[in-house]
Amino acid sequence: MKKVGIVMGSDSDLPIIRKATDMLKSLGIPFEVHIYSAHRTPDEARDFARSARNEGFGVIIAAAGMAAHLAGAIAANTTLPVIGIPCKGPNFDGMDALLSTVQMPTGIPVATVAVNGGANAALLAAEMIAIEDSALAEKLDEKRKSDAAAVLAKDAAVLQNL
Ligand code: RP5
Repeated sequence: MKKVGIVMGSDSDLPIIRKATDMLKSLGIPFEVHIYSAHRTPDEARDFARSARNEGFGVIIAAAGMAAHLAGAIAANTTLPVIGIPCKGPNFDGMDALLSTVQMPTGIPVATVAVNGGANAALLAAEMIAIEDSALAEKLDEKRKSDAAAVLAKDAAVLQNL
């Protein structure tokens, strides 16, 4: 199975990344995590992106906050799919990171999930890998069913709690 590469701009992004790694673990998908910054360690970020396909990665998740250029910088250096997670910083409620991540120029796409959307980033990565992996696709179908069952159980219970 292809690995998921996960890159974050700072260790302060770790709580968001943990949501992604927990989801990948629950699906049995291999991953590798790095702290590479588009601004503080641009050479390492670039080298990781350039070698990722040959290193067995199928998709890269990149999380950053504030002037969040990491996902775009990674995408500029690989044609693997890149999923961006805008992380909420101290100002602007994450809108700064959202716009920095999502507003990519034509030719260099970044699939951007919600602000702090670590779990969805992992699910989207899993769906990409599952295109060529029917066992993983089956796991994703099962998860959808059990998620729906959990909501229906809440529906059944809601009246009793009010
Ligand atoms: C971004 O700046 C990082 O992704 C992080 O979200 C934000 C703040 O970084 P620290 O100052 O906490 O290291 O590059």
